[in-house]
Amino acid sequence: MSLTSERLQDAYRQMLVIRKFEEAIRSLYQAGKIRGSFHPCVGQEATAVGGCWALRQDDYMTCTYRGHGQAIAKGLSIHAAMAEMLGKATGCSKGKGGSMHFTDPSVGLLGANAIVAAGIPHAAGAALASQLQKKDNVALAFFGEGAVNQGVFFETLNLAVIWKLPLILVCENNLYSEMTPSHETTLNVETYKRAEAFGIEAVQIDGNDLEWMYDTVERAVSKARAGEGPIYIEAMTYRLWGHMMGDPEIYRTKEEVAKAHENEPILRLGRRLIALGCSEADLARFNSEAEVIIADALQFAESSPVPEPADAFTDVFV
Ligand SMILES: Cc1ncc(C[n+]2csc(CCOP(=O)(O)OP(=O)(O)O)c2C)c(N)n1
Repeated sequence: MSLTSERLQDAYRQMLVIRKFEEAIRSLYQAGKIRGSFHPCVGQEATAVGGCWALRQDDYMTCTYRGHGQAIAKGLSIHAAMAEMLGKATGCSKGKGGSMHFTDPSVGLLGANAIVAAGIPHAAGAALASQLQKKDNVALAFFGEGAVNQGVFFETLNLAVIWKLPLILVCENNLYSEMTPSHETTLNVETYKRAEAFGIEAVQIDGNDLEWMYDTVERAVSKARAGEGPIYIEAMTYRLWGHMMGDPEIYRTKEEVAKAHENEPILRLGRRLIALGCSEADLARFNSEAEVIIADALQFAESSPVPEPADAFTDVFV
């Protein structure tokens, strides 16, 4: 069932929180308060919220280093996310993972991953576990279009379809892999056609359209839960900021980015809410509320302790 007008407002609010989270991280990064890399998801908030809201909390999700928004949309607390960014003991990975390793099994977040395509077999593994245990939980893997050139992508799709795994494969196609336009590395840039070649039902949608994203994933979830196997969703989107902090962005024009701003998901959902009866004042209020949420998380994270030196030896395999 499609999202009601109230739920659309909630989705808009969450997308604003995610956008402001990334803006806050950028400021912290520029102030030298964040170590390691930061790969912003600004412009890709609709795939995150639309995708995750179609899941139950006990469904599984894996994402990439660009997965802050997805983690928050799946239910990761903003406080734990912010604290993790600052390397604090109250972070979701106890301050030892940072930006690229957000994890919270209690909300089905099996982990962000710095290795391109690595979350795809992890999600398939969770889907297989669910199937073997005769549970109805599904697993969703978010990945970029660069991941579809990895061998593990092909191996996973092959097994997922023959085993009818309850797996939803969501490719966020933002047109660039790091600093390389996809068409320079791949002749057929329509990634969903690769999934079709394996016999997997595959669709390509506008990932900046929150409702389209939600409805598509919801249908995929119903199919997967019913034991009918995987679906591949290619969600077309655009990364409005650089690949990471410090990206000189010499591989695309300012005009292209400016045009993409006109099509960005928060602006579009805002217009839709106005058409549904919200006022500009309502949108401004949602904006202020999101700012308060982020300020509160920042205050929590900054006042949290750093991990104890002895913690370096806990939660590790060897
Ligand atoms: C296996 C592997 N190879 C290379 C890299 C370096 N790398 C980091 S991000 C990236 C681009 C991936 O692009 P895409 O999958 O389209 O995702 P996006 O960054 O656009 O979200 C690459 C090649 C890596 N992290 N892992």
